[in-house]
Amino acid sequence: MARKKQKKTKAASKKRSRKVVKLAARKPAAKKANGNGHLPRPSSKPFGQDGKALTGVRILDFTHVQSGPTCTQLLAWMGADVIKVERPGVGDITRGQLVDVKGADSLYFTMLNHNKRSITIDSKHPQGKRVLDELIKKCDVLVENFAPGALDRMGLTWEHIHRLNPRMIVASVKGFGPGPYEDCKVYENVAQCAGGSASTTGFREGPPLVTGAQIGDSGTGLHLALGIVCALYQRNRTGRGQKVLAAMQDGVLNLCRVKLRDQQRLKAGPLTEYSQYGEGIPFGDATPRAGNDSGGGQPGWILKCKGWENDPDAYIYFITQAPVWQAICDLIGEPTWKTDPEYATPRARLPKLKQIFGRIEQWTMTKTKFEVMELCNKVDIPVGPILSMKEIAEEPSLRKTGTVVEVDHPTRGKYLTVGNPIKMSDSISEVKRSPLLGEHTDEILSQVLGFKVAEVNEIKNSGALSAPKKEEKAA
Ligand code: CAO
Repeated sequence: MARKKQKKTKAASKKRSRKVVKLAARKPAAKKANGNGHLPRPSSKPFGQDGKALTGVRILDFTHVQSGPTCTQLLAWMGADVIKVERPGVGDITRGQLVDVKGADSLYFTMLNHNKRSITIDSKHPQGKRVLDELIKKCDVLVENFAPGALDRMGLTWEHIHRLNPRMIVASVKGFGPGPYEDCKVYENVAQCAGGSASTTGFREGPPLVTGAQIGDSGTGLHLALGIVCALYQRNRTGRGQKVLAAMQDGVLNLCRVKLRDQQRLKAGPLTEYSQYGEGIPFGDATPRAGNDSGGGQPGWILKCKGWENDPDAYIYFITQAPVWQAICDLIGEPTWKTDPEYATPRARLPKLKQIFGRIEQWTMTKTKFEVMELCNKVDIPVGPILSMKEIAEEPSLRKTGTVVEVDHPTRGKYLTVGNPIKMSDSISEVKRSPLLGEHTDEILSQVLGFKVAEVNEIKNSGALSAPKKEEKAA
């Protein structure tokens, strides 16, 4: 009896697999239908004007400060509908931090929360929980960067979320991954220090340094965004959501991987491309700080340019790349260095890098950083002018590409922001102003969640969406 059943099942599965083959066989016909052989039709729209990449993806955004908001802003630029849940009356704490225009949301907030909608919900109020449960059912991804355990304390455990919506992806930024520090609260510079950036940044003779680039916060937000998009892609196959974690320490370390490379190279001897080697200073047992040395195998340094006495940014990064050594010698007026065995090879130059950069600097100091850039680029010498934020803000080419964008805001007026740095040939990526606190509460309750007017009023009257009155607060 059992064998008969087995036989039947085998036959059925054979039939099924035959069906699959049949379907696959039909594919070329479908391809033909696009009228372009085996290729999809190219877009008929101008560059970047053919729909949004993440249209149809809805994000329940529980993020605050910088790391999480960076992630959800990126997804919003790409077209996801990002619903930012904020605490009634207060909102994201950055709305009121580093305020430059009284009564308006700070640039800290506006520059990290473009293209989002804002709803205020007290997530610990029973009616607030009801609204959140409904939102969970209607969203694809929940993104949060609360302190460890805070989401669970709100009752939004993975089990609860998955019971309501098995397709939901739950994405988190935390300071540390599982381990001894997993319960710690973490800010940008903590991550820079714990991820290996600070110990390898700065000058050897000085203390560790943090960098201006927000690699802990924004860097981890970017990592999380990639994790989310990958989880969405995998969900197409499995139908299931999953947890995505980007720990700030891990994100920083990922960006510092060349320094872990050097840590291991130390076993094989001194790091010859570090200027410390040329200066005859012995290496310790950990990757040292390397000042402005280049991170790759080509020696580089920051050199003064004309006007450096008064302009703190009149400098240029100069790389003495081996293939263009001859051009460098001609440019700085040292043609004999091309053939002189003391200078002609990278190995011969290593112990003399300080002196060589000193000589190049004598030349760069006679020119502005832009003149150096022009002269060097003509002969393929890689150099980088040290651009101030003022120069970047005023650079017309960055405005043209939408990397620097002017945005209008109802309470603060016009301001500059950094637009989407990722350009795609089909996808539209526009930058819209950040939302006011709770600006879209009504629209989300009625349009996204389908609550009737009476229900909306009931929820509102419960106090779940508004700041507690002063006397309640005091009590
Ligand atoms: N309704 C009701 N309560 C809310 C709420 C809402 N809408 N939104 C937040 N809260 C509550 C949380 O539930 C939490 O309460 P409990 O502690 O009682 O559970 C409380 O607000 C504070 O949340 P928090 O601990 O996340 O915030 P914090 O200011 O104390 O800490 C930070 C901030 C960034 C250090 C912490 O969130 C953190 O470590 N996050 C992970 C790492 C990270 O992203 N760091 C980068 C920050 S950018 O530099």
